[in-house]
Amino acid sequence: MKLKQTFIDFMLHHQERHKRSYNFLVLLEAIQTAAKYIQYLYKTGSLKNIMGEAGITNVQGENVMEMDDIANAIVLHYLRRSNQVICAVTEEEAEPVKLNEDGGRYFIYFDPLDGSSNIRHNLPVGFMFAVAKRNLSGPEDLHLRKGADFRAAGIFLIPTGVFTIALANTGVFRFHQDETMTYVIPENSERLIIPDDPKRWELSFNASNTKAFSKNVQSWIEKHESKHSFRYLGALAGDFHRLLSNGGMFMYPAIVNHPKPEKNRPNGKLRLLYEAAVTAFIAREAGGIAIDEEGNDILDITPRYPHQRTALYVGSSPLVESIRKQLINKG
Ligand code: AHM
Ligand code: MG
Repeated sequence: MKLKQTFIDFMLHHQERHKRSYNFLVLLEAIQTAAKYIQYLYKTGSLKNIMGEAGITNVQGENVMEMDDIANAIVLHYLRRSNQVICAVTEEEAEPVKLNEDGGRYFIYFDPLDGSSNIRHNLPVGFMFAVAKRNLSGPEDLHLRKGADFRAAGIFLIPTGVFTIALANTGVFRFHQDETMTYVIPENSERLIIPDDPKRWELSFNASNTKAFSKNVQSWIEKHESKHSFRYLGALAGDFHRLLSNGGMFMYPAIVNHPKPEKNRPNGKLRLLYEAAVTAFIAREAGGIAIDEEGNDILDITPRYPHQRTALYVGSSPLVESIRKQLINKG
């Protein structure tokens, strides 16, 4: 009988090959346990009546769904129990959460249930996270790390049961849940690289916002939209998951021309630390790239505050570079 390699087995050998401690393994074990539990609740959530609103708004003024809250509590519980995390930033808490200030070696930045508008429809959502390391050779000032300093970033697609992880300078790997809910790697599966065949590339953005984008972005869309298929799930985790397999570009540009100026979002919608930088890090390890509205590499932006927003253009390098040119030249 041929048994498939589990995620934990894969990571164990990775750590040993690189002569690294097992602390990272303990952390990832906690993260995958949380993901499985969230998935279990999500699948049967409608029967338990937990797929509606929680009746509160978060620090960003958005309605919190009950599942957002539950998923957040689950992740924080397992992170705390792991004893590996000095401090966590989660979409659902206004301030960073200190977990194991003495022994924790890692920072973790996460969105426990990305794509909240999909929850009430039982459609795919994602648990997105990034891991950075504390300063081990001197005092730690707890500053927020830029994407270029991440050690790993990953996305659990829920309830699909697929887990994608990028490891620094190592690549991107995809695991699927088997019958026992264990994440295993399919046989002969290789490091994931974004395909370079333009015929496969797809564009992904909320088209209802197009007229509110800058004129620059609108003219780029006019030039390119007929060359590619268009896909939009409404959950970055899912849209980016698809992009990794097919190539193309996901974008959430700045909203600058909204007919109701109070609805403009000059800094975009997505959060830098646990959404944009997670996709940027994974994209880099898969041969892609990610930039903001000014054409800066997302990975080079050090967050000034935990819930900082940014515009995002992520995907196949030729497409992202072509829109970068347009953004920089201002037309
Ligand atoms: P969330 O973290 O509250 O779920 O918001 C982030 C989500 C992304 O997953 C998705 O790409 C985007 O918001 C969709 O926004 P819109 O509904 O404006 O298209
Ligand atoms: Mg989100």
